[in-house]
Amino acid sequence: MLTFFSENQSVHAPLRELNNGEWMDFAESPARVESILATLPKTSTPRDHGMGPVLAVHDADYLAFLQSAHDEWLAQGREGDAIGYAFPVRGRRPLRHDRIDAQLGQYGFDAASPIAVGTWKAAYWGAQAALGALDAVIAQGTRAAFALCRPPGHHSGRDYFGGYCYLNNAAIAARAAEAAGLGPVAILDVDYHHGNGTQDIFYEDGRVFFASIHADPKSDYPYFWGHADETGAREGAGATFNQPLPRGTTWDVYRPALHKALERIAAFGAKILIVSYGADTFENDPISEFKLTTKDMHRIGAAIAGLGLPTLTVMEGGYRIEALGRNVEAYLTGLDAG
Ligand code: OKP
Ligand code: ZN
Repeated sequence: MLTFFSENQSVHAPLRELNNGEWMDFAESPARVESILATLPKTSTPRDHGMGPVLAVHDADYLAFLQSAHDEWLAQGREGDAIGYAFPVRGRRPLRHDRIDAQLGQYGFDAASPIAVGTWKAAYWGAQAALGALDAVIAQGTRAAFALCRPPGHHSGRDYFGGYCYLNNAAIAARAAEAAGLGPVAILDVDYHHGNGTQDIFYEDGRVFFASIHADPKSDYPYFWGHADETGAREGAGATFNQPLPRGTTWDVYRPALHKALERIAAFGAKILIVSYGADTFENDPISEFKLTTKDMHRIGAAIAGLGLPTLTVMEGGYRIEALGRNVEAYLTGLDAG
């Protein structure tokens, strides 16, 4: 499997996050990548595709904020990672603020996603990794490619960050695929958490199908998106397909949901598939509650390969670091074998 990754992605290393009322070590650590790289034969460094494909998804003011936020944090005499604490309630006027704390609230939606010194650089190159993997699917006619994206992307929307995500790698690749004439595009999100950013970006877009299987947002983050009755709007009506599953989900529950998602993607007439792959559905994940095994990761890959579509996988979550490489390897092997 052709894999794309840039060393620049490892410079994003926030110290801690606010979780259940306590500071804990930042779960989305650079060590995740080390675990995955150890199981992959070789990786390629993506070329720099510039800001064009990023601007096709994200607002310019949001991108300017991301690039300057940590400098501004330091300029205010703060130390360490920038983190917000005041968030506007829905319906407030769209005020533009200079104060960094207000901006962190405006553009962020949780307190789990600090902006550290290397955040922009890492996020930028994570998106480039997704674009590099897309190049491989396009130009080299590879059936499947893997972007070892880190930080992850699926919680990030057009103008917001959150859930360890700053740029939406899957969405950036999807728009680039459309621009290259490879559409219609389907995105399948199998991370434990609902991909709210991806959903928002394509919610009114009928040309990109978004299917997600995730922990029920009644019990799990991100709570405010991912419910089964969210099915898209306007031109996008019917092109969003959410399947929330209960905590404790094992393969016998997961499998039929996966097959339903794949059926819908086939019926939509997708010509290319982008998978947001999270290994946090794993039974021993420290922040998640599904019960999938490493063998099930292989089954997920094989089932997806059964669609027979050119497939670009972008890495999302997965936090049991000592098992992460094996889980990713199992998924990719399944994708190759299926
Ligand atoms: C990112 B990805 C639960 C707090 C949740 C944020 C989780 C972000 C997951 N107590 N914190 O989808 O793997
Ligand atoms: Zn996740």
